[in-house]
Amino acid sequence: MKITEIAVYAHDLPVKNGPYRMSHGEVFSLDTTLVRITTDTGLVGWGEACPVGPVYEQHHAAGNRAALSEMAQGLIGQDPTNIVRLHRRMDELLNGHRYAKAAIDIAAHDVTGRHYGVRVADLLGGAETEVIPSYYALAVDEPNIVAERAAEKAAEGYPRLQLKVGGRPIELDIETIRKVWERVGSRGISLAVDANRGLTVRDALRLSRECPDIPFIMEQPCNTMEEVLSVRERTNHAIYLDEITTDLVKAVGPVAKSQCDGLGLKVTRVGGLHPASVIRDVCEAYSTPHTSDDSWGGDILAAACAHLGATVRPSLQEGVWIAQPYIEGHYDPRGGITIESGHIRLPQGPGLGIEPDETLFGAPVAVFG
Ligand code: 0XW
Ligand code: MG
Repeated sequence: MKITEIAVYAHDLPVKNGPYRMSHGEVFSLDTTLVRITTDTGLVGWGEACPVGPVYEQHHAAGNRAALSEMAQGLIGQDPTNIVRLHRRMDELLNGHRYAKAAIDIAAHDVTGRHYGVRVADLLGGAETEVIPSYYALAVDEPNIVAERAAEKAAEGYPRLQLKVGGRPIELDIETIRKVWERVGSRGISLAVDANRGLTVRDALRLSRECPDIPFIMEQPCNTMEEVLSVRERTNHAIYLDEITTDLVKAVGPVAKSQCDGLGLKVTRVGGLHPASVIRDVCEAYSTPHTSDDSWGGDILAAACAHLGATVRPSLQEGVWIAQPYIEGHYDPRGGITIESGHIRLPQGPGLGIEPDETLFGAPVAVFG
């Protein structure tokens, strides 16, 4: 099978009841990039990459499309079922820019699954479960509001909640954590406190020391590895890395060196489902828990994350976060990915198992072939 055409689309995903607030700012609408690969068999595959604004990580929407333009013509004629070779070809064409490569990687997995009549989860080693645990991220807000929302989400059946902290006086974050725990602590829910790089070492230590009785994990408290290690040496709370794991090497290195207690694994940051599945395997070898998610995106990214998440050893599964609760509508009006009772049902069809209605995306911003 050969790639005959690559079409790139831009599409807006407004935040429902927005904005969505993290330590470094707020977002009202996300500019996602979709990729459709067409092959000489007539089969097509879809990919997506959607940075959650330009400062969450070293990604931005226009950069995504510029990187795709740089690579796409050089990928025409490649066999999308040979995913390792496809990654090598992308690296020959462009250094870095893994999120754009991830959109191609996801589309290649989709079309490969359709070609062989299997699901992407099967290509990634096989699904452990058809119903994958998710988690809900509670944006930075006033403590009572966050606590109320946390209680609602726990009652809906989410097994895990992630509280966003940072970007304001640390007293407010501590008050938020305590109020949330008062409401949900008795429900056996697991709690992550995610500062998205936004705390100083001083404030991260204070937050930890003022909540010694609350068993949360701290996700990416500070910006650099040195700061995170300094916090980890001096706290009893488990420390997960997220934004700092910018590629496969930067993700597996800290896992192998025992410099973290878990990962917020992001599919597009590390370059797609192929490198993400390698990180999954290294995490399993070191008994390291991790999520299997991304920073935002519609049904295509949600399906990609669900397929990967379904293959994770259940005891190490920290959940698959998808943006669906925060956005209106679906790319696939019939088979869109949804969360019910805090869990995601794995799609059944071949490939990603979703059929995007491409009329939603308008004309492509670029076509190569
Ligand atoms: C909760 N997430 C997976 C989605 C946000 O966009 C960022 C994030 C995280 O940092 O964990
Ligand atoms: Mg995170």
